[in-house]
Amino acid sequence: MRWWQNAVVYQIYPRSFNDSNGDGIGDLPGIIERLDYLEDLGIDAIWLSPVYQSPNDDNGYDISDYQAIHPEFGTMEDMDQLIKEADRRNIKIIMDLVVNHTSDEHQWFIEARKGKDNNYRDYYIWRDPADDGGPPNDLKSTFSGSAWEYDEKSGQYYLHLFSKKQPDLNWENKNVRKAVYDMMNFWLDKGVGGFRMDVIDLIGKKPDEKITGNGPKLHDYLQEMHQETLKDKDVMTVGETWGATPETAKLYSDPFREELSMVFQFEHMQLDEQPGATKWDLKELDLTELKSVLSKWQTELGNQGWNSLFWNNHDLPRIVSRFGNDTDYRVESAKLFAILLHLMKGTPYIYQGEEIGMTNRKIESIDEVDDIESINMYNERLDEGYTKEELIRAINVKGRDNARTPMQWDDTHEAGFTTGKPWLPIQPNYEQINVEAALEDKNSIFYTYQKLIRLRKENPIVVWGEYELVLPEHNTVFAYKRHYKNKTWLVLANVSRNETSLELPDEAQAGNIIVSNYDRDTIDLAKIALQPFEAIVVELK
Ligand code: TEU
Ligand code: CA
Repeated sequence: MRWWQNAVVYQIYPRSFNDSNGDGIGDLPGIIERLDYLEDLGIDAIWLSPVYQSPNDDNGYDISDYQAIHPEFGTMEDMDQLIKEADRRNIKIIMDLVVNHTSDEHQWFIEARKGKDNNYRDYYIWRDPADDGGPPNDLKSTFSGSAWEYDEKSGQYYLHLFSKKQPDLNWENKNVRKAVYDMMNFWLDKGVGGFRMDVIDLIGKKPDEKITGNGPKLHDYLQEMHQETLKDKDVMTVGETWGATPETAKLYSDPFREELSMVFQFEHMQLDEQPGATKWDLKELDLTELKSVLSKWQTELGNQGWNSLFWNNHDLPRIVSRFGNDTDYRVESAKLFAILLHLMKGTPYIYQGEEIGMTNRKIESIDEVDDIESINMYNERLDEGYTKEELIRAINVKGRDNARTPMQWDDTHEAGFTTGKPWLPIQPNYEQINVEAALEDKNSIFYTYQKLIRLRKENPIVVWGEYELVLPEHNTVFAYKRHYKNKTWLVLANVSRNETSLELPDEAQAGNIIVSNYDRDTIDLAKIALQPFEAIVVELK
C-alpha cells in the first residue's frame, strides 16, 4: 500500500486561509498558525494552491518565478518552516505545479518576446497570422476570447489557453521540459510530499490541429517526467484533467505505466450544465446521473487506477449550496455529502471551509467580482446580448469567488481571518458559521469530517472494499454498498428535502450504525423512513 491510498488531503487556497500580518491576504505564517487545527481534523496532506512569485492576473496560477515565494505570502524561510512544522504533525505538503503556462512576466517570456531569434523564443508557442492578418485559427481561451494574442514587435501571435498573461509553454521543446524537471527536483529536495498538476492534460497540445486536451505526446512527457523527477520518491501526484474518462484515467494512474498517482476527473461536476455548452449554461442536477457517473468511476478503474474524490475546490461552487441545501438543511446536507464521498474508494479531498459547511457567496453586481473567468465571461456575453440578471445569476451559481471568500475562524472582527481588511469580503453568515463554533458543538459538520477521516484509517473496507450501487433508478436516494472480506457496509442517503420511505426487504439485517447525520441508533431495512437529507452508514449482519 502507498501512503496516499488511505490518506485524506486538505486543500488550502492561501490568499483566503489565514492572514498573520493584517494586510488582508492569507499567508504562510498564517497557515503555520492553523496546523494544530488541521492535525485535529486528522488530514494527512495539504494541497497548497500556488504561493510562488506572480503578478496575480489569475491569483497565482500565473507564475513569474517557480523558485521564489510571493512576498505577500512570506519568504522561502517561511515555506521551509511550513514544510518542517507540517512534517512534525505528519502532514505532507503537496505543491501546485502550474506548467502548462507561465506568467507573461516570467523571465523566459520576457526573453522570448525580445524577438524571433532569442534563445527562449521556442519556450512558447508562436505562429504567423492567418492570411487576413487575424489569429492563426479560432481556438478559444477558457477565459473568453481568442486563445491567440498578437505581438506587435515580431508580428506573430502567441498561444494562451487561459488569460493573455498566461502564455502556454511549448512542451515539444526539450529545454522547457528539462527546466520544469529541474524546478520539480528543487521542490522535491526540500521535502515536499508531491504535486497537484494544473491542467496537465493540456501539455501535449497540437494547436494547429486544434487539439488541446489529451494530445499525442502527453503520456510520453508524463513518463519522462516520472523518470526525471518522481521515480523512487515516496510522493503522491494528482493531475487536473477536465476531460478524463475512466479509460484515459487508467493511462495516467496505472502504477505499471509510471506516470501519476491519480487524476481529478470532473464528469460529476459538469452534470448541472447543459450538455455541450459551458459551465455558465445552467441545468438542474438529475440525481440518477450523479449516481451513475460516480458509480462508473468507482467500478471501472479496477486495479489499473486510483480515484480522487472531491466535491469542491477553488474553481467550483460550494457543494452545500450547489447540490445540498444551504438554508433549512445546511448542516444535514453538508454531512450527507461528506458521508457519500468519504465512504467511496479513492483519496478524498476537503477544500478549506467545506468541513464547517461554508456557503456560496451572493453578489448583486459585477463590481463585486474578483475572478477573471467570471468577469471576462460577463463582458463577452453582455456583448452577445445576454441580460445582466441572467449573467449575475450564473456567477452566483457557478462563479469561482464562491469558494474563495476568506475562511471563517470565529465571530470576531472579519471572522478572525485578518486584523485588517480582507482582499475579498467575509461572508455575512460568519457569526453562525465559523471554526470556533464548530469546535464547540459536538454535533457539528467538523466532527462528522473528523470521524469519516478516522473511519478510513481504521477500516480497510473503506479503503479497499468493492463498490456496488443499490437502487440505481431511485431519483432521490443515493445508496451503495462496500464489500470487503466477509463484511458489507450499506450507505443510504436521501438527497432531498422530503421525507422518503424505502423498503429493502431482501437485505440482511442491519447491524451497527457506523455514521449517521440524524443521531439515529437503529434502522429497520424492511421499512425505512429517511428524514430530509438523512445519510446513514450501517454494517449488515
Ligand atoms: O483550472 C483549469 C480550468 O480549466 C479552470 O479554469 C476551469 O475551467 C474553470 O475554472 C472551471 O470552473 C486550473 C486552476 O485550477 C485554475 O484556478 C486556473 O485558473 C487555471 O487552471 C489556469 O491555471
Ligand atoms: Ca498577510
